[in-house]
Amino acid sequence: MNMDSALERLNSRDPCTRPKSSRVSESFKRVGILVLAVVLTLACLVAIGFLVKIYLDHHYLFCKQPLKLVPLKQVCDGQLDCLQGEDEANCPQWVPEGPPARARVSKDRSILQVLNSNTGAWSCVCHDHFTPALARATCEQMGYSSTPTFHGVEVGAEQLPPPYEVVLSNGSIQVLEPGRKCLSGLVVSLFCSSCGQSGRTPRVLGGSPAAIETWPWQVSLQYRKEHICGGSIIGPGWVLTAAHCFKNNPIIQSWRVKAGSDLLSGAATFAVEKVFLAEVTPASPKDNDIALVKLRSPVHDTDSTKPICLPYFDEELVPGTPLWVIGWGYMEEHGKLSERLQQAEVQLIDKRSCNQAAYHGDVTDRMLCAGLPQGGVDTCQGDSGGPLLYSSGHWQVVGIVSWGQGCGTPSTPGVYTSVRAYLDWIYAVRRSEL
Ligand code: 4AZ
Repeated sequence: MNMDSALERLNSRDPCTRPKSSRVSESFKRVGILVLAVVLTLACLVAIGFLVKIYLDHHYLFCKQPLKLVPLKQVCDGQLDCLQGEDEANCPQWVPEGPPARARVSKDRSILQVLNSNTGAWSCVCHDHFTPALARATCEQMGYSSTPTFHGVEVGAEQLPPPYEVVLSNGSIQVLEPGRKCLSGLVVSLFCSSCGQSGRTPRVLGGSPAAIETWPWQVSLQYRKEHICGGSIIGPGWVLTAAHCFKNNPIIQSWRVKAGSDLLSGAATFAVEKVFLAEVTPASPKDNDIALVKLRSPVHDTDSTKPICLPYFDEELVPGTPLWVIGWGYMEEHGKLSERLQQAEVQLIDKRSCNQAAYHGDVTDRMLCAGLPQGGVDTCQGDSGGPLLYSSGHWQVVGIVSWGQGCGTPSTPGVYTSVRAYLDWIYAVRRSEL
């Protein structure tokens, strides 16, 4: 056979005359590559879109009108950037300190005192005609909505002025001038809520892992799933914490409260409805470091979730009083968060020596110092907002972890917001939400 004509025939061979199976597999390959390319491109686009969304969510708020991105720094800064006000809605709100509550309870057997607004004098209340309705109205004065309990107790003759009678007027308590004699001579001892009951007694000195049943009021406040601060349940839908936790994290919907677990990861979460601060922008971030978080749904009492008591208005603790601190904060100054709740025993340190030794007058009358003289046991970053605890049969939150120089260094103890100094503010906020 002639070679040229054979090549010619080979070259001119119609592709359609190639075997069918190879044609099918080739077009399969081509379609396959095309599909793979499209899928990969789409996956890349989705991944990029996802990353862009994460970036934008972390740095901007989306304004619908005008259509724009507002940097998070401008969110909740008091200036409207969105026409519909999205950037200033759902922000922590400021509640100034109003007039004091007209009722208070004493460390002396939880004896009720009421304010006579005419004379400005505080007095005990006669037990004779005190009713559950009066008890409820009195506790509402202090922002409590739960069913109170009360009983009569004897007081010494030195407890002057003599007990007053209170009556209900338009749903709130009214103090009567002493007219009727208090025949029983008994005064009202009032408990507005059951609180401060721990299932276990802490025993270990120095930092050690803690069980939530020992500290069932302890919660973790998380912003976008990240632990930022500790906090304490003080009522079914209320958490007490520090104001500085909200400084760079102002969007209420991004907060969750984790309760009922000593582990940071596993626990029930509660959405936040409102956040209240005692001051918009305090002169110093150390001042008025207190916040109240109102939850969207109440935390019910269980072995691992219970409220802590607020301190009595007249209970001033003496330096050296043993106190406890708890939290998931750093285990050392530049360390990392602890997955397991930690507990430690500290002591109240007198303000003067605290200021003299370390803080040059920055520790005000509305703050407390606590630690150990030799250092080593202290709160640290991530413990902020958590409680400084005192036990007198029941547990009370006497302080809120606020600030300090370093962690655990001798002569620079932890500084805490004094809860007792903010009782009227707490009462006013909770009363406003009854
Ligand atoms: C903080 O950064 C912090 N040692 C909390 C408590 C203390 C220091 C710092 C006290 O949140």
